[in-house]
Amino acid sequence: MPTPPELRSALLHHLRYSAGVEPDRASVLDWRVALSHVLRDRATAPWLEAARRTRDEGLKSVNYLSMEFLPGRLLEDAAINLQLRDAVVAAFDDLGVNVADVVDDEPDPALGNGGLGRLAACYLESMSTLGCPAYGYGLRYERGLFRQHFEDGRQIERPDEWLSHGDPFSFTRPETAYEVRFGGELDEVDGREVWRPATRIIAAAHDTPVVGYGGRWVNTLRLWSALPGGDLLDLDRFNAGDFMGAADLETWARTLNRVLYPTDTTDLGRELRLSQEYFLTSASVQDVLRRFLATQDDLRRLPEQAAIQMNDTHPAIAGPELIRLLVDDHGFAFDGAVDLATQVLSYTNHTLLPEALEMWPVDLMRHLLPRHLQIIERLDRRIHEVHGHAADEVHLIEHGHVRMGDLAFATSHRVNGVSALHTDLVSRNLFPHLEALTPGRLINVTNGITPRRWLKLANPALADLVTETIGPGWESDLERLRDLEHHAQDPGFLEAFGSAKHQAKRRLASWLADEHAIELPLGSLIDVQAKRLHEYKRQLLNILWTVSRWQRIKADPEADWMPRVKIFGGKAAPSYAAAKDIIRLINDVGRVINDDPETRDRLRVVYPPNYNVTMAEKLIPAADLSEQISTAGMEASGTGNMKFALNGALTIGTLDGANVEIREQVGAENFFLFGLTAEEVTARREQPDHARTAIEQSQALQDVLQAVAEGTFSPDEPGRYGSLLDHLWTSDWFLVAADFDAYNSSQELVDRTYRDPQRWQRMAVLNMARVGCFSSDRAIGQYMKEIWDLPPAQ
Ligand code: HBZ
Repeated sequence: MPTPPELRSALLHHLRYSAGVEPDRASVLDWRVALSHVLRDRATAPWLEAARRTRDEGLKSVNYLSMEFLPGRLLEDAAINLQLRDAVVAAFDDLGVNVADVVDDEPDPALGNGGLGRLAACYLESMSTLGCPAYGYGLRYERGLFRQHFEDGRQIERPDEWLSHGDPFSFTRPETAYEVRFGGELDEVDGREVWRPATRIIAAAHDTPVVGYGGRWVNTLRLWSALPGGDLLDLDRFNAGDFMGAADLETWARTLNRVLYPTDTTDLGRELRLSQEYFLTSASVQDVLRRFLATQDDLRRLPEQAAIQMNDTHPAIAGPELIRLLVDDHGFAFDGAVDLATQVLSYTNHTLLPEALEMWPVDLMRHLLPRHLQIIERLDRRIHEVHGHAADEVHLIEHGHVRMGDLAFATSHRVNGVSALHTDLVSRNLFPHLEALTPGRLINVTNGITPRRWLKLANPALADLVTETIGPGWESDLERLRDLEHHAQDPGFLEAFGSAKHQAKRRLASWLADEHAIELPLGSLIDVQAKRLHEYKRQLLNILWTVSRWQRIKADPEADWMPRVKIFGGKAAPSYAAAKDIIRLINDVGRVINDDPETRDRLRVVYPPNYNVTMAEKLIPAADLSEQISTAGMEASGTGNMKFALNGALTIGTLDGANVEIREQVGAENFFLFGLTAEEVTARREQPDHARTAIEQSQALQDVLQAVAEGTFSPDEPGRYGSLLDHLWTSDWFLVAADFDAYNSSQELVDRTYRDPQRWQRMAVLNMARVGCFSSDRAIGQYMKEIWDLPPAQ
């Protein structure tokens, strides 16, 4: 373990030789480059050792394919996991450099949209912590998810240039490169299919070490980018003066990893999206085979050495791709290739939303990936040959579209949902017929989160209190938090717990003041809803309730209202008009309420723009109340719900996703439940005019809707929310109206409970103590045993 003086000289060394400056001229960026190199150096020895052991001992490794990764800032996490955080702080203190500035200088790699991408990052970190050999495979988008700004309350998107100052913690590996082919024709030569592609793009690797807790094992996040140049520039056209046209192909290649697919709700850019998915998948599967063939030659043994996990259907072309490589390049018979691929592959489903279930038009597939389409057609025929009439309802291709979920299911030996309720719904509503053909294939693995980032890094005061109270070790054995239950009645401990929460609130307050000129009243109940903006997540229910609370305070200003701050965080897909309307409404309501002298001591709305992992690390520790209020049956799991509970927030929530299991764990008496169940939601939607009926039954909701309709929050444009209101009155698919009164009653109980601080804190402690099972270490342990067939962690 290096001492602070050793780290200090390492920092000075890299400042000079990696950043190329002297200390007296160094910028914050220069120091960050130096720190990146110092930490990377420390990660490299265990990284190389992990790779060597994996090779020499023939360890099976996991290959986690995901279109999205949201790792958050890398440096502090690496310092914590290498157990160097204190030494780094001391070294910078000694150098007279503000370490917080250096940490804050690091961009947050926003290589994903939401939960699915963050889950992939938690899982990679847990695989490293558990010593499970793994590669995370993704795309190195030149620009991350857009940066969100607000103008007149509206979301404005700007490009996120996360790479503009380089990527000093990663290694570029131009020699780890594969050709990915697109388009062209199929020929039959000597009875074998030969694919003559039209375009070839080179995918080159960029590797980021992922350090496990304790620094004993380090895995790799391998992100692909298209290599420009070479054959991509048409020199004949260039020499003929057509400089732009000469670069057409190169431009297309670079487009593959230029931006993260900007939205998960529209069908724009379909061809680009499918090309991106194939680019990721083909390069990754080729890499898996190359690594295997480097030490062995009998590909029939691949399942002993490699598991490939498909994170949702985006990499679902992995099945046909692996079969193609086995048949076309390695001489396998079709059936043998299918069996082998199926033993290697598995698939995680993250959503039931029909618009998010990928279906690719057959014509597009034929145009881009003709050989793969042929393989999919053959797979479809094979299912019917093998299962006969039992497979009558199974169609990999239907209505001119390839159904990627069914394809992923059919080419996997295990499929999993991400919470108990979700898995049950997947089984009943999504894949009932496929499941009937292969009983036991579908299992549940409830999601988890890494306690290193989501407690130790994000909430140092609370993490220190936990260590003082139950000793170290909880970081890699989160069930140990149960020991906190013994302290839940101890007034001294409860006070310390309250003071840790207060510290987190102060940190949030100073960040809001410095970065956004927003004042956070510290004595208030901090109520947070932070997640992607989506109608099913019902930020609308939250803001309409906020309006109702405002109206009630105004109607009875003398009453003893518990002060609240309603904090929102989240981005909407750029083309998702309804979600953008909700953003604007939140900001409009906030402007009016925050300016109202009669209520501003008791109610505020705060919506800092550009929610990301780094912002989550500030919001979550400061929260008293966690809003998990999706329409039941629609949130696959949620992981924010786990992060808040781990940080001592109480949840107000519906029986949806992992809320169900969280409530079971923490106890019904420590959870604010409201709303229709998934079954009731289905039944309610069947009732004619349910929306109007629900509104007519709630005077409080009518008052709110009237205020919105009259332009109370948009006086310059009273009709601004016409379509949103219209939708609520006429269809209300997400049952905002039906759940409004129940939500209100639950919020009133929240207030009454919060008035007794000891009681609240006791409940919060019990939440924290009982959510140890939502560690991503537990989840990865299950994947290793039940899906990847790997021995348990050493
Ligand atoms: O995955 C989320 C779920 O909404 C959330 O409940 C769950 O906790 C989390 C991790 O399992 N899903 C996503 O983030 N994204 C998608 O489901 C998605 C689906 C289709 C797309 C893009 C994203 O084209």
